Amino acid sequence: MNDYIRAKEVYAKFGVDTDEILNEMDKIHISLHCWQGDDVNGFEKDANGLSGGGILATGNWPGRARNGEELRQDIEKAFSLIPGKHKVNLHAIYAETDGKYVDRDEIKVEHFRKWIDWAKEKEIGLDFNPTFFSHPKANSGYTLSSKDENIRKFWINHGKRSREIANEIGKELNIQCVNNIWIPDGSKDLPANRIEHRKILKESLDEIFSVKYDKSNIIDSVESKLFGIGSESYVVGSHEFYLNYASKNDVMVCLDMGHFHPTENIADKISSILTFSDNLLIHVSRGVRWDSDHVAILNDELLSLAKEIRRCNAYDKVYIALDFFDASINRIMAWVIGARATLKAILISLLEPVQLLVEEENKGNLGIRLALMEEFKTLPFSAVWNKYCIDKNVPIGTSWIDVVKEYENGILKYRD
Ligand code: RNT
Ligand code: ZN
Repeated sequence: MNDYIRAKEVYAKFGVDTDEILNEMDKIHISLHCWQGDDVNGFEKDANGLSGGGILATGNWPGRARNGEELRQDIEKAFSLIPGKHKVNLHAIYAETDGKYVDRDEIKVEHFRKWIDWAKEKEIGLDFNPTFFSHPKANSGYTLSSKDENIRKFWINHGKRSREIANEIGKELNIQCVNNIWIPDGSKDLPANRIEHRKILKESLDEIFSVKYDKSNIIDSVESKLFGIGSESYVVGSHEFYLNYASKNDVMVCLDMGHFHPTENIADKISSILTFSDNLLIHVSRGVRWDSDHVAILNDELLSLAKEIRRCNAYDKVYIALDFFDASINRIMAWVIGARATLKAILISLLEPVQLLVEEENKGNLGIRLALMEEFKTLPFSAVWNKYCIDKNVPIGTSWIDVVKEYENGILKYRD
């Protein structure tokens, strides 16, 4: 606590009130992705660890959640180690259908009843994603952009059902539900005709979005990708495609940190997008070589992302969702590491004395601006972080690790 008082004094010298920033943190609700808990398998069929759609969780750490009960139990454990109140991000494949096979074009809100009741009890929001992968009708590599009318219609219906469900979730919980569309469509080798699939995708999206819902219940987003496994040469839903689609159709763009060229930093894209759009969704992830889904850590990319959101004064416009999956480490650790890193980055960004940087910039003192940026990097943010954890009743420092180990020995070990 003494550390916090000292840190408060240091920040006060730069015009930053740390108590106020801690109140700001209460408005931050990141979305915890349920799919880290079971390697993106879902409950539709026996798990095989393969999505068949350009994404793949590797590793076989014991203790994967096998059903809704286990997954919710694991999420609760993760939440007990993550400061603040956050949302849970669902995918359509996490429907609970009482052992009956319900195909994607037939899912209804009742299949998410357990999730909704649980969220109500925990007083948290839910987000949603239609699942356009891990399905025989996605095997050709094309879903919403398929030239086969039957396949395309099936996926359009799935997209419509998903929005209907997301709308119901938002209405019932009274917390807006983000509904994000990502499709794996693309091809391994060079296509002869790139434009046709893109025109088809546009038409499919138009159809899905033709139903209008109240934005206080559901907000839609579309997520691009650079390449995936099996779609190395061509991805139909590219960044340019969705950027244009979003700006013309009043939906938001989703930027996944792992979906761009390795040297491309998505931080610089935020101000460009927010000049034209009200909102933006971020998928927090970490790209490593060809993989876009490593567990997020407190690296330069994440810090510059958070700082840029803050410098745009846009924490009320940017939705932040986690999106990574690692089956080679304890899955709860993966969640907690990624969520704590993201919240640390956000806190650091809120604590930065931005005003002083802008003042020097406006005076043309660019050397001082750079000097301050460097010095601000080592301000005592960790004392404020610890205070935040204590206030929110979660372990500080490394002590959360033992809690996960205990859970692993007591519960996860008995699952396989
Ligand atoms: C895939 C996208 C997408 C998925 C989730 C499971 O590359 O990032 O967001 O990770 O929908
Ligand atoms: Zn993503």
